[in-house]
Amino acid sequence: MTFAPSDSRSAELYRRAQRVLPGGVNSPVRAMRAIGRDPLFVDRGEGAVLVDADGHSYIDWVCSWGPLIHGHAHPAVVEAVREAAGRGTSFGAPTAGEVELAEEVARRVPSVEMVRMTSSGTEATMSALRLARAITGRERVLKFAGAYHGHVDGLLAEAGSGLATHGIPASPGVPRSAAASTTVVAFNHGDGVAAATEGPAGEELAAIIVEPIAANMGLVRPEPGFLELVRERATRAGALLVFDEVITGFRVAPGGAQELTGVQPDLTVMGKVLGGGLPAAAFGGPRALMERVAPAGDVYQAGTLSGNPLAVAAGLATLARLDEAAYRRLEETTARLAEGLRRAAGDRPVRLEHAPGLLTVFFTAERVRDLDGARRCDLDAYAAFCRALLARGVYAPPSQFEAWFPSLAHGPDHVDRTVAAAEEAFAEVAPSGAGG
Ligand code: KE4
Repeated sequence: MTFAPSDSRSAELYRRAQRVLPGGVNSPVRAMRAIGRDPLFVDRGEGAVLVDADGHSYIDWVCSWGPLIHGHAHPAVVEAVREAAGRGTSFGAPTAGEVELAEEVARRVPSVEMVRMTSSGTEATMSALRLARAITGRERVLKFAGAYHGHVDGLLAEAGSGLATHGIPASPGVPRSAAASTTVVAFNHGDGVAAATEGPAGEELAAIIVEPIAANMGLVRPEPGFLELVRERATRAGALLVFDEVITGFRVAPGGAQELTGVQPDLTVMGKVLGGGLPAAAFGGPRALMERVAPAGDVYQAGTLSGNPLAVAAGLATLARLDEAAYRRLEETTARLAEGLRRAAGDRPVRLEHAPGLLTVFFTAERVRDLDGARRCDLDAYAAFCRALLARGVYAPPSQFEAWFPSLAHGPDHVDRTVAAAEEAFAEVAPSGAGG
């Protein structure tokens, strides 16, 4: 492991943290193990910039893994949270803000008439699948290899061998029965979807859950017709189609990927941007489906802090500033960054993928269309590239299988400085013409 100087504040905090937090962190990816170094401990964020515990500044392309579409500590978001906190941090009773946020979501997301809020994306996907099982009376769920929907037991399942296989536990502690009720299919492989949804297999299916633009194996867009095929097969099988838009929601377009692609799911899971950096997520859909959720219906779902007033205030302040001009600017920033990084990579085996507000630098010469393709990337080269960027004040996601999250706080100067750092980092990692 490459360590920060042992007398650094980050190193000292990491030593203490490892005694009281598993791996020294509260979520694995933060530990930076995938890029072979110890984590940075953060002191504060300012717009597009992160400042670590030792006062070093970085242009931040992680932005808390997506929630901070306006960057760190946006004054309007901070003020909204401050004002809400002054009136009380939680009531365990309904508030006007929750109604306003639900109305705003219904206004934006084409397929959503009603939502239920939760405190995390994991809770939201877990609850959406419980609802799908209740509505269909079935148990099996189909997910795609490389998609991440939170650490729900049944969704921590990975593919066995074969085309469309019953999942096996992706983690110790996941019951084999939970994983076995999950079918895992390769993303962008229509034949696998067909095999898993035809005849008796399809009759078992409660839901197909998909990241409509995948961003947990790096950014992998659906190939033309793929989402339409998934939609058609779910309908034909009598299963609900669940779009996990925790990342894409309110980011790739005002109404998320379902607006961008024109494919409408039965249920939608949202998070990240929805809470503007505070813990908030939700699942939603047509009233006819959502009114099965307790207490309107019989499908139990609950949460002490669901619809928390501070998270709702942050979410409302965040969405209020996401107008058409904002989305155009986010798309322009992302495209400019992608073009600059592509230029910096030169003839090296590197592929750039991007969508509005999302980007990935794949260390491979081939186009990545599924998890196997992502796994064929040169993970060591990506790790070295990330370390070299950090040394130059640029904080890229510390995993080849994560996306970069440009924000509205990133301007041309941030992009230009990142591209300049990338030119040096590419040269350090793989001198041009290294081929391979
Ligand atoms: P949370 O439970 O972490 O709020 O959301 C789970 C989740 C659900 N669906 C999608 C598409 C997601 O990307 C996530 C969580 N995203 C990861 C980063 N890819 C969060 C970072 C982390 O785990 O620390």
